[in-house]
Amino acid sequence: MTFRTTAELQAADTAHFLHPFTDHQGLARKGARIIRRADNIYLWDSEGHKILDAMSGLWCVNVGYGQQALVDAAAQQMQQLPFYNAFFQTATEPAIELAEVLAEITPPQFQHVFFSGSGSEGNDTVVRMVRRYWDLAGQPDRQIIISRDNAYHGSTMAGASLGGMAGMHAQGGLPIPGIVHIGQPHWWELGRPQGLSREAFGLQAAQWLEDRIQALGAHRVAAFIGEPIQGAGGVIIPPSTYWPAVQRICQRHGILLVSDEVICGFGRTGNWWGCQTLGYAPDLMTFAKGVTSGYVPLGGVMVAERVARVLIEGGEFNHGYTYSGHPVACAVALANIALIRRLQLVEHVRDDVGPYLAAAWRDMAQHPLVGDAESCGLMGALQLVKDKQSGAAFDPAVAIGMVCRGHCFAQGIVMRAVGDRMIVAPPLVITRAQIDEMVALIRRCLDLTLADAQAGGWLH
Ligand code: PXG
Repeated sequence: MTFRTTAELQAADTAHFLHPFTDHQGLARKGARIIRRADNIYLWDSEGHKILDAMSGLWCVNVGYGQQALVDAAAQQMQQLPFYNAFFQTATEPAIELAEVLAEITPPQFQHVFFSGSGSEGNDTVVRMVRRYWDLAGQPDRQIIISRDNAYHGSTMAGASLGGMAGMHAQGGLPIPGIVHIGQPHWWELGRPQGLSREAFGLQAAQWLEDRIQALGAHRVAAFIGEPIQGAGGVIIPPSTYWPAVQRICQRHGILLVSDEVICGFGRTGNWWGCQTLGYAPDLMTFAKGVTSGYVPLGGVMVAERVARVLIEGGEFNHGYTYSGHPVACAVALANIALIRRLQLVEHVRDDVGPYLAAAWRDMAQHPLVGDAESCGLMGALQLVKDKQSGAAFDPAVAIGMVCRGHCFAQGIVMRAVGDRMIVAPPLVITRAQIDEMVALIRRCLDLTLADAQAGGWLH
């Protein structure tokens, strides 16, 4: 293979490629970083720099890069049958087998799956499916779906509407009708300033759901949707009291509970599913990303029997995608799940590297820039603060997260900055020694950021 130079690639990129969520003028000034290859938890760019990928691509490469079993599964399936659909009373073997395996590894209420091509399409399916369910169940007024501020549920019309990102709602006339938002269970931002304990705040945040249901009338509410832990919103780990209280409220009002497991599923939190770690039993679960470890696109919705029975008996649901149950994607998912099982990655996160990261994070909390350090399984967040004692934030104009992220790139580690929170979600195959390496890099970036803050006078 002959490679074009980085400059040539960047020029072509600028000329033709519209990137997701990107300021293209800013990108054109710098030129995109071209990622050329990867292995295990490391990436290499077109200039030969090695980078530790502490974000698993985009929260998805759970088994790490370079897993030959997934490559072989895709190649074999492409030769055997690269595509066939599931629309007209047909099915393919990988899709059937994957449906069977998903029923095995999900909580017992789930025996059926609807496949999509992504998490966004999965959440679009959720919106149509819960409304269809209530039509069939004889309560057609139940149309409203309650979500939360600062949630991320995708970028399609319904996904972006379910999400609680103001910047997304500001473009394209969103949210679509029938979707409303309540406050998020973000203790640092909303509970701590009131002097509430995490547990007390968790109950307060759940009460916001109760209050909204009362205001709307329960007979109009179809479902509540949430990520077990908000990922793109900044790894917001809710207090332990939150989800059990939300479950009780949904049950009391007969409202369907939807868990968006696109990030938290497939072992990320130390169980197969985030809802198992956070302590609730949903009626629907959206998944994507980790189902194939990102090697090929796939998503879907797990449907509890209570809902599936009504849909099945209710006749045709006029919904589906060309790639619902794509045989290559399903074959890769089967190989991926087999590998997660063989390597015991869920147990590895729960018993070994999850607690190890938590211990490293407790040390990291001592750093002068870190106001709060939280982790769950292999998701972690560091809240950067100007003043450790008071927890006071930096002037937003400083964009301290972006300053830190700049150092990360230069030091050879990918982290996400969400406002003033620095976050990690490394591949589940990461070892203790690699966590040490990751933590040392993060510490160096924090030190460099602190030096910038001192030099810039941002601490005053
Ligand atoms: N739900 C959740 C919880 C997600 O995190 C989606 C749905 C949408 O999935 P698709 O496959 O349609 O992208 C996501 C996606 C970020 C970032 O910056 C996070 C996502 C996507 C892009 C960027 O953290 N999550």
